[in-house]
Amino acid sequence: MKKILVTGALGQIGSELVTKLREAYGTANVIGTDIKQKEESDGPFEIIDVTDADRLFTVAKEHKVDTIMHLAALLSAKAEEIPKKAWDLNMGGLVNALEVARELNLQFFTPSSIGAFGPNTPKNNTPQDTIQRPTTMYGVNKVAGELLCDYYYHRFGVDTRGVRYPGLISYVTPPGGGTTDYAVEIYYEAVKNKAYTSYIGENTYMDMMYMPDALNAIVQLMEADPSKLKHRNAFNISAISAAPEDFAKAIQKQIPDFKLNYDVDPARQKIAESWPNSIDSSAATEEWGFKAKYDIDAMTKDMLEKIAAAPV
Ligand code: NAD
Ligand code: AKB
Repeated sequence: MKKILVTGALGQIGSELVTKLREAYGTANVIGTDIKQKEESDGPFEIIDVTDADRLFTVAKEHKVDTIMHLAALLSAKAEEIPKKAWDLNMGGLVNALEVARELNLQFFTPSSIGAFGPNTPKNNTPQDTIQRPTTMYGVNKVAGELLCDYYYHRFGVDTRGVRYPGLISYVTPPGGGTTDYAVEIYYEAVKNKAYTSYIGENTYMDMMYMPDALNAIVQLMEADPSKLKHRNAFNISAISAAPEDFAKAIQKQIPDFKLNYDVDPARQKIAESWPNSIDSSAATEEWGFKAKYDIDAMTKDMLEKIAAAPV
């Protein structure tokens, strides 16, 4: 049986990942951790600031975990506002978590992002192995993180694995300050006001994915036969390539009088334009069987139903 410690467990991904892992491996075998306190207790939880290496090591050792899933980070838009803090958290936290994995011989997962690509990366069907010269602090952190995870595998034999996530869309916990957050906000505003004003401009395509597919990918990759993994870290994975008007069209199939307006935020638009339109997930499919279930219409139907049913 696995025993897993999750950092940043109260965030958009962690809040749902912990539930999924507890269903698969048992509540007592998944230790949620975050810098802030959880409001209600539904299983083991510890406060950990991932920049505190000693605390991370002590909690991992005390709970005798065999896996770390490292999620604590600052996302792209927020990181651009406070780049030095982003460096300290995104790189400092990662190296601390990798060191704990090395010292305690743990399996290791951390997500990279489509933000690891930059303006001179091929824009369409972006290959797994390609030019990576990002122009954001978040992107710099993600590329360095991908390399660091590879390094810990090759140099120390740590079983590091990871994906490059696209923008994730979900209804349990709001996103934490990314460029793709509009693709979550649009659904809440559609249910509340039948209208949304997008800070990302028309015809700006980015990769997206519904949270259930993102969580399945983690479990599938972590359970994959290591002899089949040629890449290990930073697998491109995507489900949907969409611009704001594609979300609007999908929403209008459920809410016909939904209206989309634009009021572009230059800072986030610049980041979005530096990222790919669509990435090629074929290495993940070939090496560990990645396949997304939700397209934009199936995701939209589920998102709108879930948000409408949630207590206000
Ligand atoms: P999030 O912002 O929703 O959550 C991050 C969590 O980390 C928060 O609960 C926060 O309290 C916690 N945290 C902040 N500083 C901390 C510290 N010093 N110590 C411990 N915890 C701290 O982020 P997320 O969307 O869940 O993203 C998780 C990971 O996935 C990140 O590495 C992110 O770059 C990556 N990712 C996310 C997306 C996405 O669309 N959500 C896409 C690509 C990659
Ligand atoms: C962000 O927009 O920063 C994230 C990501 C794609 O990494 N959602």
